[in-house]
Amino acid sequence: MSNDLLTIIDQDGKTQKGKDPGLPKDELQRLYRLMVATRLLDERGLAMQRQGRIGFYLQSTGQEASHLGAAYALADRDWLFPAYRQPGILLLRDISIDKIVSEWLGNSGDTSKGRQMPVHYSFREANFVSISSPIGTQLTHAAGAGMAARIRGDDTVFMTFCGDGGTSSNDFHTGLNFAGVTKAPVVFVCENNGWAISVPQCKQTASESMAIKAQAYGMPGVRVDGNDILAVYRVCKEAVDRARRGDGPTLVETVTYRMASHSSSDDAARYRDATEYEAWKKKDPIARFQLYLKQRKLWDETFEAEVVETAKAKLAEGVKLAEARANLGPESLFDDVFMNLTPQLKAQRQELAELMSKGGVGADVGHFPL
Ligand SMILES: Cc1ncc(C[n+]2csc(CCOP(=O)(O)OP(=O)(O)O)c2C)c(N)n1
Ligand SMILES: [Mg+2]
Repeated sequence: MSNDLLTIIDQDGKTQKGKDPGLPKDELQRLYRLMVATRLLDERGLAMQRQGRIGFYLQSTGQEASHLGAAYALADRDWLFPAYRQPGILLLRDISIDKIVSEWLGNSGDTSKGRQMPVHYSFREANFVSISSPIGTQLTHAAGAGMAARIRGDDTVFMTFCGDGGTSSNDFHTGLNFAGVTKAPVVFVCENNGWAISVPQCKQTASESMAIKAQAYGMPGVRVDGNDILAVYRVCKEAVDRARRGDGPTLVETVTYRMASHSSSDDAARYRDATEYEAWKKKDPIARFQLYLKQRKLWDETFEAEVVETAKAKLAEGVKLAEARANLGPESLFDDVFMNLTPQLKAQRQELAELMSKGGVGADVGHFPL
């Protein structure tokens, strides 16, 4: 167990000897595209919230390497139990912008039909389990799913995410404890971005690190530079391979920074020092990876322009498609709750239909109430 921070890409874009995971060139460029597309998606999300087109948004700016590098280490058949700050995984798993934005809008194109908060995605087709607002609950869900896979004897791996604040939840203990005892094939990724809304890491724990907590649960704990996508990938790939071999779970702490406010309802400038932000801005994970690619002659201005243009065009098209989708009416309240509606609910649905036909209810569903 070590509290050292594993880094592969230096600040000048060079890799440390013998540590480069050796990904193929087209895959390196693909990862870069995903990072840029994630950043642009994030900017659009906040812009749409500020324009009043959606009610709430939660940015991941600065954490692209941390979550993309981690999820990239999984096989397609593996499962994800994410927190709310890993939108790049949706793009990695080919979820369309249309579906993502429909979730923000809570319209008829949304998997959850508007019953979740914006940014609380759920995509069965991508093995992406519904995001929960209570921090930490996904850790126990992942542990349980991992235990089930072990009992069934299949070799699926489960990756779950939490923040530094999430380590103080009771579910952190429950999830890691069960996974440790049962050797469940789970990779716990703690994205330590220094803050839990306005609570800094020093007030979150007296531990030297988050990774060291793994020791108490009988699993390896690894601390990695979360703004270095190659380092995150390398550490997580080892953890995924270990889990698949049946050797049990790992806790990975990715040390990163929340560049934006906690959410569209927060203003970090009220509790955070600007110099801290400026220092982390210099460690931007996208700029860092760009330097690496440049060293390897895999990046130039023409490539950059094409990457940005392609991502922006996909965004524009997806937003347009999503905004053209119909909102769901109040009658959808009765769907997907019971396989067979109870007589009382049937009567209520009938009553609502009559009111609606007279124009009494449901003409305008309104905005998300935040
Ligand atoms: C169980 C629980 N307690 C409190 C909250 C309120 N809350 C929402 S986000 C958050 C901070 C989480 O910080 P962290 O885990 O570091 O994740 P980050 O937002 O930094 O990604 C808190 C306290 C919650 N959602 N659930
Ligand atoms: Mg945090």
